Amino acid sequence: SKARIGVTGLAVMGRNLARNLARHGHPVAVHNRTAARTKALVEEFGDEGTFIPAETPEQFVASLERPRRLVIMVKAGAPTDAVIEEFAPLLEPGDMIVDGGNAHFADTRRREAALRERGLHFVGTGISGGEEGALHGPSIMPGGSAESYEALGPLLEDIAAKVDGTPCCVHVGPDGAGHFVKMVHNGIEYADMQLIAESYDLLRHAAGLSPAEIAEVFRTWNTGRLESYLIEITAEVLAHTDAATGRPFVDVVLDQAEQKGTGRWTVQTALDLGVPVSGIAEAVFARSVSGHAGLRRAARNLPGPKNDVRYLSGFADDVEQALYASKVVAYAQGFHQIQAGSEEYGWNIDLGQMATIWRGGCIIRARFLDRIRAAYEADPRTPTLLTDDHFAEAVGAAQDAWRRVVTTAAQLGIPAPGFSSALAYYDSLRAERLPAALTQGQRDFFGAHTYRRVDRDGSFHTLWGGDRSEVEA
Ligand code: NBP
Repeated sequence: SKARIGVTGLAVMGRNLARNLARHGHPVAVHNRTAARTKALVEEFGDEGTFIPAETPEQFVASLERPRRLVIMVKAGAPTDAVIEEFAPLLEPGDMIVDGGNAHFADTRRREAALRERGLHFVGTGISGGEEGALHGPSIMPGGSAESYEALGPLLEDIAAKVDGTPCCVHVGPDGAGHFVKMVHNGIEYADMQLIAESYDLLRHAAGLSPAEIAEVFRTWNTGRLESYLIEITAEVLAHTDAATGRPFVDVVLDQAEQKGTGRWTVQTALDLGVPVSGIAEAVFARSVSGHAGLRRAARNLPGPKNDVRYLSGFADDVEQALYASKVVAYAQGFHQIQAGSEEYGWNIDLGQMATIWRGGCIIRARFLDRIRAAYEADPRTPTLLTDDHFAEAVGAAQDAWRRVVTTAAQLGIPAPGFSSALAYYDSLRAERLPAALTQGQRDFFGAHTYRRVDRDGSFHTLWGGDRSEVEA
């Protein structure tokens, strides 16, 4: 008998995805460039379900029922193109290639168009949740044609995480939509992690709490509106003691954050789309700053404020509110970016559905996402989550504490780029007038770039070098 689906690329992600499929009763063909991985998978986990191992691409393709569903789980970039070129000539019209790697959505758009010409469906699919998610139920964000989703959707929904019985998998939209949404998901993840890191830093250095005490604070927060996977693991990490030294684990880890690039892609794409995702950008830059060891060494003795560490009563509660409000801003910005991408590329993405499929399986899974889903259900066209009734009220109520936290951070010289940029974004949106009017005046002065007026239509230019009269441009 034939396999319902096949997975090629059996490193941690592909291997666990194949096992997840097999465990759900779907006969799965497995293949890897280096055959040893295929053999190891079948030897170690062969009793979990029906695996059909293949040594060659030809065997692999021949073992799939039609239309063929072929999942690629290899290193993103050139390896993906190499694997597509290896398999596409062996496929027939109507067959589907699913790329579950972390591809850039522009690559996915290119590949989809090229394969469509050859009569094949190409389904760029975001998969989140790491190796554990791949095995036990990830959040799955498939792009590609609606037709391909009819054949793939039931299988993907079957192996996805479930929340309240709803699978964390939905057809996101055509061509690169799935990978775009996965990219923004990762960008939001960066922002969320940065805000949590700032919360820790403030509790430690403004309130003077120990890592173990801060772990307890996070555990308490995890029973409230901040309940999420990231808060939960933060408590675990903070409570951990280094076996070799007996010191808190966070004190023995080098403070230079690394990144694989999806956060950077999110910001680069946001710049192209003209969407202000300042929270995500600050998170990417914060990792970048941390990694500049030489720069930091050179600047270590720059003067700071003359304040001592002191305990501030009620400070932990203030930080909780700052974290919540800043998190709402980060998600509002991320969803704005998805909305802008959807419009730019004609994807027609249902924003509420994105919040729904992120509730389980992925790294940013959180109670909070139910609120975002509800906000888009109430008004699918809301320009920003910040104006949703629930979020407007919650952020409004948190703002005094949020401002105190940003002030405290500035006074004590503790960097809080995430908190402060989120607050600046909130205040920018609220502002009746922005100093952009002055910026326009400067641009008109030095470059005759013209400006518009508040009281009349048209473009105008002031003769700055002459009698300063105004002319219509
Ligand atoms: P890796 O990203 O480490 O890739 C290793 C796999 O790619 C191996 O199966 C390797 O085959 C294969 N491969 C390479 Br490299 N070059 C190839 C080529 N030219 N032809 C054929 N096969 C080639 O694996 P991973 O960590 O399992 O991730 C797989 C994908 O999933 C990536 O795109 C990743 O970004 C994405 N992803 C990963 C995570 C995660 O938590 N790790 C989460 C979400 C998404 P070999 O065995 O013969 O060397």
